[in-house]
Amino acid sequence: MTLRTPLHASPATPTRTAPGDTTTPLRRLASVLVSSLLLSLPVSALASYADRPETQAFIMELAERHAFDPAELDRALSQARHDPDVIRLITPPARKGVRSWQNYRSRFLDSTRINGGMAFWREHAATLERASREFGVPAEIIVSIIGVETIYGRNTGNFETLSALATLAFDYPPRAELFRRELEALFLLAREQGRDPASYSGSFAGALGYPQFLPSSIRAYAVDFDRDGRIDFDADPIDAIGSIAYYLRAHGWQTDAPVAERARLAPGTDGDALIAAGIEPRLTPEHLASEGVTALDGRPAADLATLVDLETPGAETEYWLGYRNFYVITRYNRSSFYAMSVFELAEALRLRKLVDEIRAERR
Ligand SMILES: [Ca+2]
Repeated sequence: MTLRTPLHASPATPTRTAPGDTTTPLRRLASVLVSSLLLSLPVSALASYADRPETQAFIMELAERHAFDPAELDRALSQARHDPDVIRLITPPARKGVRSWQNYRSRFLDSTRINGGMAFWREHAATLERASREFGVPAEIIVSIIGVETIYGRNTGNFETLSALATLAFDYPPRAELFRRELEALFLLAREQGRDPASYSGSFAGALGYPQFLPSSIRAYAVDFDRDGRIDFDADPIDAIGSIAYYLRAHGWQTDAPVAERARLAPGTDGDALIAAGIEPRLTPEHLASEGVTALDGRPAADLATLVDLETPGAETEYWLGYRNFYVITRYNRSSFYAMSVFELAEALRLRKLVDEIRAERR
């Protein structure tokens, strides 16, 4: 166990005695009792993260790696509070629920997201058009991601990011490594943006603003798309629109290439073996065809593909051919349910827009 380094100087620490302390032996004994009582509490019950040895080790690591002032990090982390809601929300249910594609899909393919998406598209048409032109990603995919992530900015999360990330970094061992890196990225981001690390808020998992980027993604992929000299994911979606397009581009989005299409499996096809090949599109159209997998109309797959199965209990499994762009959407959120919801919502928006345009022409 690492001992607390002397740089820590929280006035709230009960064991601390000032020089020339004049307290009576009895009071000193009380103080020792209080401090041993504190030590016997679960660490998460302690008020401040800065009081924890692993946090102090983390502070020293960051100070060394990025030339931070340890006292500044210590001050910031002494403001971070353990949030039990964060742990509750990140913890997978003890009994694994039944995965249902139709349940998942119905959360995103609803009138709120479709009508909201059309309004968002109209309002930000010029920005979406510019992002689409600059990065080669269709407007409807950008709109759809913002819709799925935050209902067009309505639902960006009310968790204090510093406390959420400290809670996950120090009190959620299964993903501590990931969230320590995000906490590190938050400190770097705050320094780069000249902001107090405690001034950010977002999802329970540390995702921020319209696009729900984690701090590390903001540092790597955020684009100042309104060119006002700073990244702003909260006030309006302009930077988010550019950043999502750039993120997808940087992860290999192929302009004008297909995302996914429904697959047909010939009777007796061993879908499971093909699905086991993974989410990256590595199966050739010839190989898929020889295994009995084609597009719905019997054509071979359009390109290298992955076979995606979308299961719903009590219903027939949907099979899809996922192409490179489908894989790229899973880089935003590593789930084929997520990527398919983004794609379907984007398609619904694209078709609605087409219909609206045709109607407008007829008038
Ligand atoms: Ca900006």
